[in-house]
Amino acid sequence: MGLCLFLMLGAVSCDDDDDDIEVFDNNTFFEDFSANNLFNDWDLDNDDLLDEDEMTMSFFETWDTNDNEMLDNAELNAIEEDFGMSTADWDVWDTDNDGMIERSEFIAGADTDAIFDSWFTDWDMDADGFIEEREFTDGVFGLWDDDGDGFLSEVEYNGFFDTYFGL
Ligand SMILES: [Ca+2]
Ligand SMILES: [Ca+2]
Ligand SMILES: [Ca+2]
Ligand SMILES: [Ca+2]
Repeated sequence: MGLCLFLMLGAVSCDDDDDDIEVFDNNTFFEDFSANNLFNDWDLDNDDLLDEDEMTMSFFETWDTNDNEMLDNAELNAIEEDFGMSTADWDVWDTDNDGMIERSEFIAGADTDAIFDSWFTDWDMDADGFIEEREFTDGVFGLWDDDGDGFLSEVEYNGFFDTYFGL
């Protein structure tokens, strides 16, 4: 019995034998992301799932990289580049014309942009109508992985992670 358990544990840890090879894939991202508990902050009703409203707000908080409760030009340009948010007409979203997208403008604007619906549907792999943490990280990773080979370089990965999900 003891030996069996030992062998089982041994077999499990064998999977981590290549820890010394730096690979920046969706597993790395999931591990790094889940370590910082952001998902729990966004999951307002604490059901370990994001519904559509929670997911929309998660993007506002992710993209507001200087945490000043508004998206400015630099932040908007960055997300066009980093998240492919090229469909949004920010001037239309900016209903008070102050050049910034505030939280309320973001919620209203996101409602009119099909990209959020399409992400929500595409990322919901088990089609339960909610985004689990792993579905979220795999979805975001897919946006970053331009050539679709499943990997990011160390520079790309660290740049994205530190900018959007670093603490
Ligand atoms: Ca939730
Ligand atoms: Ca900001
Ligand atoms: Ca505004
Ligand atoms: Ca799901």
